[in-house]
This record gives sequence, C-alpha cells and structure tokens, in this order.
Amino acid sequence: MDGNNSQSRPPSENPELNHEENPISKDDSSLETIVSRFQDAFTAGKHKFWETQPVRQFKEIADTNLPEGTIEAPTPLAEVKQEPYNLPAQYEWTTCDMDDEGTCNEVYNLLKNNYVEDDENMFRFNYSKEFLRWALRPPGYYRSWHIGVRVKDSKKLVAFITGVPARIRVRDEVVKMAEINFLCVHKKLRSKRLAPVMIKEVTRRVHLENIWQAAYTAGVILPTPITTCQYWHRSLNPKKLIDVGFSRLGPRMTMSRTIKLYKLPSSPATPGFRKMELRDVSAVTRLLRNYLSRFVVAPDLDENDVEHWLLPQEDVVDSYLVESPETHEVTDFCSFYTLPSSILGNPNYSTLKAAYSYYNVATRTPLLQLMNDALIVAKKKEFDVFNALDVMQNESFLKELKFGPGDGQLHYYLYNYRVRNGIKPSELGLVLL
Ligand code: MYA
Repeated sequence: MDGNNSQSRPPSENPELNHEENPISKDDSSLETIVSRFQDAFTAGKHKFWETQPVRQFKEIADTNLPEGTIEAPTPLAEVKQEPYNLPAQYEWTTCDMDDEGTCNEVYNLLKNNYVEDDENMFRFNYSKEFLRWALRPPGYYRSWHIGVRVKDSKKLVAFITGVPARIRVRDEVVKMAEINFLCVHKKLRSKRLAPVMIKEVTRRVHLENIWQAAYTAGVILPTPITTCQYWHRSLNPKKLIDVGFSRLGPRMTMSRTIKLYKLPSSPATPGFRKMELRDVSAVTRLLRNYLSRFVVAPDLDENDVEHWLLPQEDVVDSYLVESPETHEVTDFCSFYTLPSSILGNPNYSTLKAAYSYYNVATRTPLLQLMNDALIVAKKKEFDVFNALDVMQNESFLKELKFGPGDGQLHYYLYNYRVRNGIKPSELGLVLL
C-alpha cells in the first residue's frame, strides 16, 4: 500500500519462506535494465502526457551526460498562466476548504469509494478525515493546492488532487517542492484523460507560488522513478489477516502456530521508552535532522515541521522516543501513521487497521529493539498489521522482526528534477503519506 499509493499484500503468511529480494530495487543497474526493457518493449510513444513533461524520460536513461538538478528553468511569474485549464464542459474546478466539515466529508467520501485498491480489489485505502486534515495542512500550506472537480449541475465532487509545500534535499541542494498526493478520479470517469488536466492545474497553482519542483509516489510505472521501493508487512493480528484474505497460512503452518509465531510481549523492552510530547520537539528535530542528513533524498525538517508531522495525534500519527533514565537525553525515536483500508465484500470485517512505519532514528538503542517496541505499542493499540517500506535502514530489521515482503511496489518520482542514476531505497530518507 503509498502511503500512499500502492496497496500491497504479503504473498504468503510464513515469513521464513518469503524472503526473495525485490527484483527491481536490488540495485541501480537492475532498475535501469527493467525500465529500459519496458521502454523498448511497451512504452515508447505510449505516455502521451508524461512525454511532454519536464521529468526524466525513459529514453534518457542511457545518457549519463545529462546534468543533475532542474530540467526546465523557471519562467517569470508573470508568464505563468493566470486562468485555470479548461475542463470538459460539464465539470468545474473547486478549491476544497478542508476546514469546512462538509467539504472535508465530500473529499473523504470520494477517496473512501474511489481511491487506491490492491490488484485483486479486496482492499481500498480509507484515509480518515483527521488524517486528511493533518496531511493537507502542514506549516505554510496553500488552500489553492487542494483542488477538486465538480459536476456543474449536481455539484457532486468527482475528482481531487493535492499539493503541500516541503523542503526536500537532494544530495546537498535543498529544494522547495510540492508533495503531490490524493490524485483521484471517480470510477465512472476513468480513462477520459482527466488526470493530465488535474496534474497540469496543480502544476500551474504550484508555479504561481514560485515553486518549480515536486515529489510524488505511485504504484504505477511512469517516466522515471528515482527509486522503487517494496512494502513489507508484519502481522499483528494474523487470524484476522488470514480470515479477510490479506495473508495466507504458510505451508505446514496451523493457525495456532501462526498466532504463536507473531506473538509479542505486552510492553516495550527499552527503559525510558515513552510517547513523544510537545516539550520534545527540539530534541526530536535535532535527532532527525542529523539522521536524515545521511540519505541522498530526504526532507529538510525544522521544528515547526516536526511539531506538525511527528507530534502524536490520536488515530493519525504515533511517535515514541527513548529518554535516557540517567541523563534524560533523548537518544532514539520511532513513529508510525494510521491508515486503515476498507475490506471490500467481506461479511465479517469492514476495516483493516494498518500502521505504517514513518521516521525512525536509533542512536543508543539497537534499531531492531526500537522497532520491536514500536510493534508492541502498535499491537496494544489494536492495529492488525504494521507496514514498512525498504527505505532508510529498514532492511536491517524487516526479516528479523518477521515482516514478509508485499506484492506491491511503490515508485518514487521527482518532477522537474533529474537524479542521474537513480538511487537505492536505502538511500532514500523520505516517506510520503
Ligand atoms: S498516486 C495515487 C493515484 N490514485 C489512484 O491510484 C486512485 C485510483 N485511480 C484513479 O483515481 C485514476 O486511475 C487516476 C488516473 C486518477 C490515478 N500518477 O485520466 P486518465 C497517467 C501520475 O485517462 P485515469 C498520487 O496521488 C497515465 O500514465 N500519472 O487516467 C500521486 C496517463 O498518462 P500517459 C498517472 O485512470 C499523483 C494518464 O494519467 C497516474 O482516469 C502524482 C491517463 O489519464 C498516477 N498515479 O486517472 C501526480 N495514473 O498517457 C503527478 C495514471 O502519459 C504529479 N496516470 O501515460 C506531478 C507533479 C505536479 C506538480 C508539479 C509542480 C512543479
């Protein structure tokens, strides 16, 4: 599941048996090979929209002389188109005010019924209203970047796309970007080329704020990912996961052996492990900034960002830290966000409660132990599954903590910024919701 944008499920329930490497993300050269094979065989001339955009094109992959950085120089602001793009005659643009309860409800329902599903259409992301408000209103957000499309006659909301501002560092350059998310077209209006108009409109509104780059993720391959990540899933409530078809009983496994396999202690093991509070913002910012500096692509977070993105919010984001019982120094940090999925067509269960690993920093406590404590608190909060991407140092704990690889991949993209050879998931320090 991408954060967002790719729903993923483990192929089978026995983590011992499911440790094939992700064929795409193993190294740069295999990503390049697969993408260029795609280009040759299937996609040349097939991306009518994306071929016109300032993104790294598939055909450029072989050309290692192209410079890193901005692809198309900014135009003077006065030359940015002042009026919205044309929509087909029966539709109109709307700016969605997420403070307004009614509008927030409409967005929630559009996404609840039409947003990302897994390949077998068994699960669909069900972002909560509180989550949407959190995701869409970070420091310095622009209401004009929360864009809807309505049917003129009925005023029904039928499409949506959003951006939020962020500073993202690529190697040693910090770039102001928009993080684009929640692109959604009502099921009945698919394949009518509405998505390219929505993307052009959000681009125009981002340009009006003098911002020229963007970051986004998708479950589909477009020109051209900077990296391709894989989701891993750690069962917390294996019986329910098996009952709803999220996972399967491994070969030679019984339900009771499976439940035993995934059992966790009732409380965290690390002395000084506690929930993050407002007074911790500066210590957490220091920890995070220092940690994220080691990745090739990562957000540049200040205290305001940390307060917004990482201070715990019930049913939205959870953050824990380790405060040394002796020195009271904050030495370690872990966090996850709450993103349930609707279970489609199951008579017994309607919702899968999933936690998604967010940002984790271990300086004193072993990362493995810290993440095991995160699993313990997630289990206590009645999550059914804990998901994590193979970004940052996550690979170091996934197998040992009994995560199994998912079947979905999440591709990361930058708009109007070339990263020459692509990067490995472990070089990526960015989690999008
Ligand atoms: S990713 C989540 C996307 N949402 C879903 O998967 C929800 C379910 N699906 C849908 O609602 C629709 O299928 C969507 C496409 C809306 C996805 N990202 O209108 P169409 C291209 C980018 O006929 P539809 C997220 O939210 C496709 O390749 N492009 O298709 C991040 C084709 O172009 P081309 C996509 O199925 C979004 C064209 O659209 C995606 O009715 C980042 C077809 O249009 C996708 N996920 O609608 C957006 N899917 O012919 C980019 C399809 O060239 C942001 N397409 O192949 C770029 C930066 C902008 C800001 C820049 C600022 C400087």
